[in-house]
Amino acid sequence: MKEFYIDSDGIPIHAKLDYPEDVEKGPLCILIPGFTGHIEEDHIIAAQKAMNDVGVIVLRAEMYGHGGSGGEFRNHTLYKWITNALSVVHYAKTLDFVTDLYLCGHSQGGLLTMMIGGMCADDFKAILPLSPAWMIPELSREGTVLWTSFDPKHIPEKVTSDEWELSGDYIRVAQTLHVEDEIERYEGPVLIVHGDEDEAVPYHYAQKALALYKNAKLVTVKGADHCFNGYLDELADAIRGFFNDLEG
Ligand code: FER
Repeated sequence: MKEFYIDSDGIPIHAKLDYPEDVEKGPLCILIPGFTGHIEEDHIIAAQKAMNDVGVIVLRAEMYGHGGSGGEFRNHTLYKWITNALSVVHYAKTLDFVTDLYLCGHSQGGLLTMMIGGMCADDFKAILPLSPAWMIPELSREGTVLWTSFDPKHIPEKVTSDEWELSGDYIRVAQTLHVEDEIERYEGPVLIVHGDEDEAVPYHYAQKALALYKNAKLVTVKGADHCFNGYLDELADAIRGFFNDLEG
């Protein structure tokens, strides 16, 4: 494992690189956690290990205001995350040991995966949005994020819950994003993995995304919640199976 920072227009992006055994050159997958998440979460580690098992090098990276990266949580926006993810993609493309590139993210990182997938469609052999929270822009236009309501036409200075505080800019930015456009622009293979008891991102959004992508597979993890608690083996099996099918 190598731990380091990638510069993103002055913001240090905390990252870790994990290699499969006896692999020095090969495919690499960028892996991004979700809202309030970090790269040591159990489901992120499970995804990383599953990829390493099938010979894929993994670059875990934390976006603005999360984990060990720069910026305050309350000031993070999806524009900042998009800028950070583009920096990580540029960095990965400079690595001479990388053959094919993949992108995977959980929840808000899954939304980011869908956005960047469309924006950099030529760069990825496949993308893997896990429990993707791709309804955040739509809900922001309607006036809710994570069970917190506001007037979408008169955005407050801040939005708060018991656990976090966000600047109104998070909402302003989210309202401008149209994930469907980026779904349409990505024509490569897509793996969506989603628990049918997800309490944060309702399962039907996974079915909707499956129908919109040209080449997507949905693995439904029966009984699993948003972070696949108690179902990490099923998550890992879905990821290993997807990479094995791509190679085969
Ligand atoms: C929301 C629903 C789900 C939301 C975020 C999430 C910010 C989940 C995010 C994550 O786990 O990454 O309305 O608003």
